[in-house]
Amino acid sequence: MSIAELYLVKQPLTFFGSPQGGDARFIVVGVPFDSTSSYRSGQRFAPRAIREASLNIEANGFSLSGSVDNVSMSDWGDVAVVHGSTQQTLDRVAIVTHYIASRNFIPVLVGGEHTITLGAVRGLVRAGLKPCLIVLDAHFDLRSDYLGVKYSHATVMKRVLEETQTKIFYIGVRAYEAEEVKIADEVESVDYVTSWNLEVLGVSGTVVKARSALSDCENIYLSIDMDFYDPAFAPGVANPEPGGASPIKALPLIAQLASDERLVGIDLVEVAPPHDCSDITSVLAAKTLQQALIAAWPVKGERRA
Ligand SMILES: [Mn+2]
Repeated sequence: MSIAELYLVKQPLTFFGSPQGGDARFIVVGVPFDSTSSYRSGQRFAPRAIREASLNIEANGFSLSGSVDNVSMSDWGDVAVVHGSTQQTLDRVAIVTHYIASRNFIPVLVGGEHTITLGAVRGLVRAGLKPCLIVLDAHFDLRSDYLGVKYSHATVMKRVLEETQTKIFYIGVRAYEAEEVKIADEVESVDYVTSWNLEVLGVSGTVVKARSALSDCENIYLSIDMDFYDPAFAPGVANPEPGGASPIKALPLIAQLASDERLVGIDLVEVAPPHDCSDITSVLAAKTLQQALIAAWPVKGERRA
């Protein structure tokens, strides 16, 4: 047994009814961590809620040809997070992500809070990959520190930039602290389409802009913060911010981004089921993952080693 397997806890339900363990193109794991949450916590309950929602939406739809039933996917359970210890949790996420990526599978992490992306990026880099990030989020998460904490949901992308000097392309950002937009505007490797510009550019214009900004990237990692959506559609998030995207626009956008053959990982974060209404955020999260996975499968040819 590998160390990674020691950090995985099988769950009674699986995402989209996929096998509980085993080889597959996509390996889905939950990361039920919410210790740095500063407003509406409860993201630790999201993997379970999204698994349940994923089992109760249709496998087929008119938006994309293909069924999630045909996607090669396995649910390895949840990372055994250490509540209260961001560092130990990030270490475990990195070990699990590295294990998945080094076996040439694509990790799909379901948070949990956004901080987990740092662990995923560390794991991918350890596996020899060079992921540039596409981040769908209302926020930049580029603060130097937040409430005296260096590693948190509000600083995660700053830490990613410091550790990897990678490129980050944001879509849907609409609220910021002054120091964050300074970085976003002045650092060459960071670019963004605001939620207002997404309305102007449309889905295809935004995808063109993202592809162009990341044209020289070897690998792409797609990070979806559910607060990217408007709170009208996704009220059950930790930090809701009005003025976001609708599913009718966001789902095809996410599908197009996920169809990039350079894709090496996905995460979906920040659902907070205790603050949800009628499970609509968990259902939308399940639909979002479903569309991303269908679009990314089958990818042209095999993933590059
Ligand atoms: Mn956010």
